[in-house]
Amino acid sequence: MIDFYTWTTPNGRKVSILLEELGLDYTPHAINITKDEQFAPDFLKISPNNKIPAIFDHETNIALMESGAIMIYLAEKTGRFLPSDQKSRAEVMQWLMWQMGGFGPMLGQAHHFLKYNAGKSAYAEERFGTEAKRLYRVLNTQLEGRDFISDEYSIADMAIWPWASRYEWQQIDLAEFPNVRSWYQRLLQRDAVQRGYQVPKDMGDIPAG
Ligand SMILES: N[C@@H](CCC(=O)N[C@@H](CS)C(=O)NCC(=O)O)C(=O)O
Repeated sequence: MIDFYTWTTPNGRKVSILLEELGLDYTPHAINITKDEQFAPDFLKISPNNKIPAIFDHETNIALMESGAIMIYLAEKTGRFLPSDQKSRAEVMQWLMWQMGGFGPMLGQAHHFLKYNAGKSAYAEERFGTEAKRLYRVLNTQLEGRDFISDEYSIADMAIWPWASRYEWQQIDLAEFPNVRSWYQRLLQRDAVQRGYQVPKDMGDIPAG
């Protein structure tokens, strides 16, 4: 059994979607980051950087933080959603790292300045708004002629999709990125994606793209 510590955010949903896809036995624990529950001493023992998501795997006694590390761990544990041949594996890792280093952190800043603190910094709005569009252009190009980020559905898709689901917060019109929109809607049709989105609690309708 896996204890899964999470909240209703893209980084948490990356892992809940993967857990649902894998059909693993897990117990979600809501860590309400708007109430500073991420600083509770018991949570810090599992996630010393005081951020969700984190897991504790009772089968291996392994505690892990950082969504990318958790996704690789679960994919390797089950032998799924991370190809074993070197070329495909490297490609999936490349896009997972692209999400971890760019599509997540930059869009996170876009949420701060375009949605939560609009009007406070024209510079930051311009910087992160422009960067968001650039990242969507890169993703749109990668998805040209493809159903998934790499040859097959993988942890790279699951890592990127929850961030794309906040396209409205990022002031992104998916009509400008047709390959992203098709891919977004393709994943949205998956039951595991829909279930994973609603962990640790039901947040209502999922953006339709
Ligand atoms: N690089 C980390 C980022 C995790 C992260 O930023 N988590 C946010 C929610 S999406 C959080 O827990 N924030 C609470 C805080 O910063 O105190 C990962 O991918 O797991």
